[in-house]
Amino acid sequence: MARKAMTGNKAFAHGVRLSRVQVIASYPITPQTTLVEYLADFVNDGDLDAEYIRSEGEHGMMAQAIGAAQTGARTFTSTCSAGFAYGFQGIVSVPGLRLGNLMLANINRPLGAPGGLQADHSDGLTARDWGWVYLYGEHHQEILDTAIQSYRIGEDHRVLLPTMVGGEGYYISYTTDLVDLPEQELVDEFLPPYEPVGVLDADNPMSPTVFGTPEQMMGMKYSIHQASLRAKEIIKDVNVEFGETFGRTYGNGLIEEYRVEGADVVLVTMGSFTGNARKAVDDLRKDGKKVGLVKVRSFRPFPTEDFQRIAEDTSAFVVVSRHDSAGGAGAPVGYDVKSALYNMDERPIIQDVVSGICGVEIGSDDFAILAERGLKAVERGGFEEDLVWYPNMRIMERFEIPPMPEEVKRSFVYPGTGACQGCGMTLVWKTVMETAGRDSVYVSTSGCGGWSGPHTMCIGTGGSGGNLPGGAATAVGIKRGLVKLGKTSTNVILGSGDGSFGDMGFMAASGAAERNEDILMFVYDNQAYMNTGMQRSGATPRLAWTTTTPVGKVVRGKQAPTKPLPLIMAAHGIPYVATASAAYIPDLKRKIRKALSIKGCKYIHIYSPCPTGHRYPPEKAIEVSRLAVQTGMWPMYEVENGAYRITVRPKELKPVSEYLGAQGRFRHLTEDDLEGLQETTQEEYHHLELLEKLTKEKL
Ligand SMILES: Cc1ncc(C[n+]2csc(CCOP(=O)(O)OP(=O)(O)O)c2C)c(N)n1
Ligand code: SF4
Repeated sequence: MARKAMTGNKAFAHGVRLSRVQVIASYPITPQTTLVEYLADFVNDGDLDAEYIRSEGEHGMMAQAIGAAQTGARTFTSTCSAGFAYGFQGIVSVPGLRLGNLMLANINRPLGAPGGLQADHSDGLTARDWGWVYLYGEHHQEILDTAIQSYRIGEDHRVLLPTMVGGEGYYISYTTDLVDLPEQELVDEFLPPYEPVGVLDADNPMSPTVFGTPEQMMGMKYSIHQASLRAKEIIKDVNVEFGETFGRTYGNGLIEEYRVEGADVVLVTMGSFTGNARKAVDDLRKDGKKVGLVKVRSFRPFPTEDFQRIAEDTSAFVVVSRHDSAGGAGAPVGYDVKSALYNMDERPIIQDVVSGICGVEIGSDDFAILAERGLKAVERGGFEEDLVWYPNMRIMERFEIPPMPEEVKRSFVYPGTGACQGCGMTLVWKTVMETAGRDSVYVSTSGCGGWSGPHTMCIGTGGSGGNLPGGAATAVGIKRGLVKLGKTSTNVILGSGDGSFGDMGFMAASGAAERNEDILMFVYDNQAYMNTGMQRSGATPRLAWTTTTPVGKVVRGKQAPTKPLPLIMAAHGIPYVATASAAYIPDLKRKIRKALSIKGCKYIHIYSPCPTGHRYPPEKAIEVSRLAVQTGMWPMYEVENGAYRITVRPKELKPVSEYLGAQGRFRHLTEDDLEGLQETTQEEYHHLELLEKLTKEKL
């Protein structure tokens, strides 16, 4: 057994590798992303023999995971927050399909607005009621061990329910701790290959169904409920067996009790802040205060009987939830504790506490305060309030927006952005805003443009943060609303990254194009998911290094070709499509003006240098972008009413090696690779020239 220092996400990835997962469906979202990046490294280095699906979004990712699991392959997927919500249609279906060979890592992060990136249980708890076995890890070692245990639990034929393992963002995902890596042989002994039941197999055909008569469906629901209850014993057994094999257990598998004996007040926690609560208990015990702790490890199934047992000898529970239930009578973990105890003849007093949400730090001193309050309540015979927020909160509401000062109105686009040095995205956005002017509403999607784009660079024009897949749909809604209110001249402009527009947002974009909605859509194409740390997108060029297409010992860089977004948009027959580049600003301005003069759906696809992701110094950004055009790797053209026209025509195309050689992401290319890329570039350029010739008469 090797002991190594690693982040929580790496520990999780090792757990997945050691479980010999056979199919991985992945999509980036912070703070989950590095987990699937580590897995991409394992696969491309040949350390894990798995099919790795680089999905187009979490909706597809969940469907891919379901499909894979239905074949009987051990399957892994992971996400959090908005990704969890986007995959929800699949998430709620997995338990009903009884796919115990599917595990989902939920690297918890706030869901919805107001959002955030740090720890919060609001995402996973939305899937509380569907039949997932939902286990929470407190620290790195527990995360790794629980990943391995989860397949043993889910694949047990008495359970056959998917497992979700919660490991909090930042506190676990990104911090580093010492972790014991179990030997593969021991894991193989502990976790034998899955023996599937009812799989998709052409030799033995069957059709899994989720539809039937109401009675059949209610019956299926009842089976899920019973299987979930049965899982309690299996979780406990697996915990014991794990201890026998690896020398570590986690309480009784469902909960971990800490100094509960003789305690008047018991704190109840779930997740990473348990360590702080444990310290608070130690500190208070030193002062002779009778305080204990229960860590909920299995949120579903809920350890009802354990709470009833502990309640026999306890005067008060203080239950801390890392999620709230707006307008409810309590908070999510407290609801279950209270339900578990309600029918007891005598039960302890209980306080629900909402704390640590949106990543707010809650330390051992805070837990000590909460426990002391519990002790006082025991003396008094009750809590003053059933539900409290801790720490005390200020109401943050402001419904009157003050008028904008004149001098601010004048400075329409101002200097400075939160983006990296040399970022093409900011240049593109500034050019669009300055050209389109004030009578415009701008929509951006999550990504570098969403975080450091229009709303950080301009004041005095409308704006709307679209979600990642819904950018085009948001723009359409705004346009229709404005039209209905008589504001027909206002431009509605969507600016999106290549990933959000071209992958998960493409359905909405294609819908807008098909209906010829009167909006301008542009993509600043930095050729990857840059904001989440350089993962491949559909637009990433073939063979490029990214963090999910690493250059490994076995597979080197992205294997699929670039998705030709401008050509696909042109195929919709919309009135105007163009390509442009951040290195050719006058040309870009002309194309924006032209697009805005046309009624209907317009699309501009703009090359956007990203020194951080493409790996070159910021001062080279424009030079490299020009090389993209001069080598033919970024042809500049427009398509007006079906007619193609090359708008920047280099006298002679330079060799592609000049462009590729300037970037670290292509450093690994061999002579053969370069030759291949040279050939496809020439072919594609020639194809474009042919299109130009063929469609000339349409002009
Ligand atoms: C449904 C959903 N899944 C995942 C994410 C995480 N996410 C935020 S930004 C981003 C990258 C977007 O890439 P792109 O559109 O190419 O813009 P860039 O970051 O390159 O500017 C991702 C995957 C999200 N916000 N929502
Ligand atoms: S990662 Fe790239 S696209 Fe994002 S802000 Fe930095 S330079 Fe711009």
